[in-house]
Amino acid sequence: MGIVWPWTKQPKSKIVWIDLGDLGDLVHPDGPHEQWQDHGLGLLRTILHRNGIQTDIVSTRAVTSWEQLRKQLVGYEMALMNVRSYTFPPGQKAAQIFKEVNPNGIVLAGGMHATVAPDEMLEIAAFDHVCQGPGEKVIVDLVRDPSAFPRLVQGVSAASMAEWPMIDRTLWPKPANRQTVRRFKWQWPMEPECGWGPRPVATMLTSRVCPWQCVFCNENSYIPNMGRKPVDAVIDELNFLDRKYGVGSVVIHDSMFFQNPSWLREWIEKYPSKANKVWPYWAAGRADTVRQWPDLFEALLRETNWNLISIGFESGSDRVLRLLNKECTEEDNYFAIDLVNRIGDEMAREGKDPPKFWSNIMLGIPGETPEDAFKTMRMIKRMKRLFPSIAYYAPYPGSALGFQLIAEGKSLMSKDNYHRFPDDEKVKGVDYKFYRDLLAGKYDAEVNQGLSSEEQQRGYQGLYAQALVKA
Ligand code: B12
Ligand code: SF4
Repeated sequence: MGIVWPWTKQPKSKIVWIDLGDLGDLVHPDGPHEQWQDHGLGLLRTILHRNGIQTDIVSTRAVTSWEQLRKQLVGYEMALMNVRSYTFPPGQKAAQIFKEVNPNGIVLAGGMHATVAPDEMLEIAAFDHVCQGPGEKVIVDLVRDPSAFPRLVQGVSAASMAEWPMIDRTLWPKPANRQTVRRFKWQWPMEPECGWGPRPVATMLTSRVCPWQCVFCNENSYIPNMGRKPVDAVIDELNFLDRKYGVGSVVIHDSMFFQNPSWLREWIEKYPSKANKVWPYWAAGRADTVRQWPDLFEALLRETNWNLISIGFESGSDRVLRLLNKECTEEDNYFAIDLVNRIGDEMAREGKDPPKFWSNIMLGIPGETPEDAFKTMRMIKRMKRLFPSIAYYAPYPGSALGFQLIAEGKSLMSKDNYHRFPDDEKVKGVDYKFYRDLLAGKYDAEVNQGLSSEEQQRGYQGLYAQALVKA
């Protein structure tokens, strides 16, 4: 039986924003992460609405078939979408359907894939205009008069995130049905609980770009640098959300939260005293800077309730870390691990909730040997409290290594399937069977060499293999 989504019964506007993701992600989600909302969409719709341009919202995540989406798109004159590499396949399909039902309609697409792979976007006739780069300073003029712009539009960034308006979160898509709301106790427009902290969850961005140059990511080569959101503005937004909807915990979505020590010092000074509550939060750092600024790091853990620390350790082998241009060493990684283990033990003894790692690990990196992978697994077992987030290396366009492997014809990620699942096979010549066996514990004798008996026991009952599927 077809389902009618309440917010699409009667189009209010002639412009529709198509939220992208896998079909059904908001109807019968596997887990909470695919329900997370898109800040690019939220920001740009907020800017449009503030400038008097109303838009409706539909979502590929809120339907279970393209036919359902087709019905929702009838009658619109313009469609907008934020296309990332992993949403390029649903993005192009949605654009094609939009053009089939609205032959005179116009599709404007921007986002990370438009930024790093504009040629692939321009190949799709259904995209009338493709915006490369940030959209905040161009979106209003572009929507008002697309004909004044070339097909490939150069986006314009705000100088600082201080200029971004607070996102109107009610412009995000709603949960698709009551079962999802009940199952995840989802208090929309806040985000559902994902196991990281109490609901309702506030996702926030305080910085836009990470300045490092890891070859699998190096986002500062394609995202222009911009000023960080002022500490006061972050706290004001959290307090506003708390008054309006309630906040249980916070997820700071920044690629790199632990940068810019003067901002962090101000955060330590103000967050505990000015926030309505010192909500626990998830945020990301790097092992080398933890080693560089250990006191600052410890103060953040103890005084600001940073209790889920995402660190891109990636590998436990110096050889691989150099291949990745990670600029972190095995020693840096072990320093950060031992520090968090020590602080966690102390806090547990004090009766406090000890901080945990959200530990990002890559396996299947071209050039990695079995001994490198054993060292990585050994490093993971050193962590006392962690959520392992393990993925096979993926050659995304935009990154230096991604572009290189795509050019060499070694990438298995294709335009029709930018594999987003951590356990998909992504590079030719990588022995994925070895990695599956490794995560299933078949090489534990090698991995456990030199580990204490307690460390050897960590990760049993398939924890690491499950981490690969859920990462
Ligand atoms: C938060 C985040 C997440 C969150 C939430 C995602 C979500 N729902 O938005 C989580 C943790 C779930 C996540 C997961 C993943 N992510 Co992520 N994520 C980010 C991060 C850090 C911030 C995204 C963000 O909100 N940016 C801020 C907003 C304002 O920017 P924006 O969306 O790009 O929008 C701007 C422009 O693109 C443009 N724009 C956007 N749309 C439009 C439309 C029009 C018409 C116009 C004119 C302009 C325009 O204007 C906006 C304002 O400037 C980015 C890195 C980054 N710094 O951006 C990575 C990033 C987007 N993720 C990435 C990846 C690879 C992933 C994963 C595949 C990782 C993995 N292996 O599991 C998964 C896939 C998730 C899935 N759904 O399957 C890559 C994408 C690479 C690419 N080439 O597309 C990035 C760039 C990180 C990186 N450097 O590698 N991610
Ligand atoms: S992997 Fe992490 S540290 Fe490296 S460039 Fe990307 S966000 Fe920065």
